[in-house]
Amino acid sequence: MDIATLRATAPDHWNRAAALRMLAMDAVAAANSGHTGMPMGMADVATVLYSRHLKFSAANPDWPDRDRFILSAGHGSMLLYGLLHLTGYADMTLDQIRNFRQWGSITAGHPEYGHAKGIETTTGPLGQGLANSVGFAIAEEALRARFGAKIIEHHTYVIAGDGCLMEGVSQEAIALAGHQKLGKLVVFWDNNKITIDGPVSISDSTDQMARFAASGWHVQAIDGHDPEAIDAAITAAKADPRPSMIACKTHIALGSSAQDTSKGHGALTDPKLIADTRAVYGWHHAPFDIPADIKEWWTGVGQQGDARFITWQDRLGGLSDNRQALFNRMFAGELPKNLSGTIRALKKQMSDSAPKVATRKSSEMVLEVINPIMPETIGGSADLTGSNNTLTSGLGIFTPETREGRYIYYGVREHGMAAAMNGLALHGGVRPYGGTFMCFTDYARGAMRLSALMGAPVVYVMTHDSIGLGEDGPTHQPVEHLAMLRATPNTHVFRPADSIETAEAWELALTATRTPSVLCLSRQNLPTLRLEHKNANLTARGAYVMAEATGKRQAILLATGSEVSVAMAARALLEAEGIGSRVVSMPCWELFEQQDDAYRRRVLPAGAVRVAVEAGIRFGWDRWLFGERGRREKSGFVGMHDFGASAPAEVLFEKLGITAEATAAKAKAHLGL
Ligand SMILES: Cc1ncc(C[n+]2csc(CCOP(=O)(O)OP(=O)(O)O)c2C)c(N)n1
Repeated sequence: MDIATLRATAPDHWNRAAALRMLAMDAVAAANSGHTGMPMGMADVATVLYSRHLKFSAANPDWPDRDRFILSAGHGSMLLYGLLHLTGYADMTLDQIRNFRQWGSITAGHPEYGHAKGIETTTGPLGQGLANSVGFAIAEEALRARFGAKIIEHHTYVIAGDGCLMEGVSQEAIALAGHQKLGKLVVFWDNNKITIDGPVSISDSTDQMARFAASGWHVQAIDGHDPEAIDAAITAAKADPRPSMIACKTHIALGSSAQDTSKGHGALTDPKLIADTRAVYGWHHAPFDIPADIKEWWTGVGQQGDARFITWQDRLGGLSDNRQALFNRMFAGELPKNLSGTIRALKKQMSDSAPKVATRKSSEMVLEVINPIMPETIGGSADLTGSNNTLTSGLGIFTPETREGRYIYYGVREHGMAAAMNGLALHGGVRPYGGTFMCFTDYARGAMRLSALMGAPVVYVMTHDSIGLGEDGPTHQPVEHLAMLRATPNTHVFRPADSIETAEAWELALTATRTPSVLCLSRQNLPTLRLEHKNANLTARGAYVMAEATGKRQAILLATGSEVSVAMAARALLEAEGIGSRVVSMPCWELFEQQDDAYRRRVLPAGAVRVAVEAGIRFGWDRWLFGERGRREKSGFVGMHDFGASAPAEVLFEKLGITAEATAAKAKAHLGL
């Protein structure tokens, strides 16, 4: 449908959508940066979606049963800001729009999550939003199964562009959504055939409709500028039990001289182009000036859900007190009161029985007590359930037929799993955890970085955390991964030394509300080191004295995870020679960094030589060896210097020199002995 026909046949719709288009043009021009073309192309879809279908109330942005709208093509963020402003979200003022992309404004270039109400998630890295939406839709199904359709029944809508569909993660997401028959997921594909380098045809000739259909989706193709076609397609999508993809044929930068070109993708700032487009639109208003009748109509759209919100509250109030309290606790992200008592009891049992198990097994033992008291947990694995030890008894499997199941077989889709877990966490009401081999954090990394950036409290259960996995060899042995994870801001990296530290790490991971956690767990069995029960969560300090020197302290051995046992054995060798040695277990560097100076000084005092032991690369360790009162010439590192090899674990530790003997020898060398 061309502009003249639209203006003639649907003048009101045209003007309402034009308001979105003009806000995008004016804001991008004022910022001299941003993306004008996508909002201009998708304004019709957005107008019909928000006014005729989306269940929301601008005054109640946290309504748990609202429909979710995800802008996967996040570069078109001005489309969303325009919608939020026009529909009356309190914090999205016109001033914020005028300050698009400026320091201190809530209108960031790519808003991700948490900058402003009404932003469920939008993604800078293309494809993530689409993959997040799978988690949103799973959360909706899971919560509907728990609380009933009177309390939870909503849709997840996504706008995805050509770029989102080209990204590999889209395939993982589409396949998972189709397999799980996530019928309340509706994706609009902004089929404008343009990316940055030129027409899509220079790099892609996929039949996207066929791809979605092959994965079990309901597919439709429409003119993305025709309001009635858009409306009818959304109605049909909602009626179909499969997830739906609506291919919306649109024109990028509609009505401008940059229409249908890659120039139209970016910032349109040329005053003549903007003036000419205003004329084509019949928009005779100053920049940022929205006529009162149009603003009023949009404000009404933002209020359409108000009454439904009130009746929803009544229905929630109709639940028993216990059910209401559970619902509210789950959506507040609060832990059940008995969690720490439960963890304490397990720790006591573990220090009494001193199991010699892998920390991946310890993690399962912890989950066996957590999952029954936290109905909000949703576990899973990327096809390594038996290795990651993530499935506990009675959890049940999440399938199209059994939505109450709390365990997801994500398939061999690490990136899709991580992105879906972000969606689960951001939806609210559920707490996702998922496992794979730690070296495959590389595959999940795009989404793991966004967990950190968005503050999504996802728990990554990363097992097989070093050469200790043995014969699977160097492709499977993480070497640089700890350093990479520790380098990521707002990520807690836990590498527990035994069962007790594993229990403490799980408690801390679940306590975090805006920080993801990575649990780095061993494949090989480890002895219980904490034989004396302590109620306090020692891992919460990040590092602590595991064993004190007898007599004068001459050496401090620092270690994490499986190498704490190595350090303990090295300490025994040194102590046998009269060299007083302390072992410091450092299960979480990030938490140790947050401790005050006095505590850090108690754990790492000046004077003694320091040797760090970790079956990973040295990168990062110098902070603890040279810093914190340490000295370069009095410190050493025992760990990995290259990739691993295929052999039994004990042989690898021996051959690669990560042993008690090597650790003790390094300490002695630095003591000049
Ligand atoms: C993972 C990732 N790679 C590259 C980019 C840079 N980028 C932003 S938009 C874009 C082109 C997207 O084309 P399309 O989805 O068709 O958007 P449209 O041109 O319709 O606005 C690219 C390559 C990105 N944001 N994320």
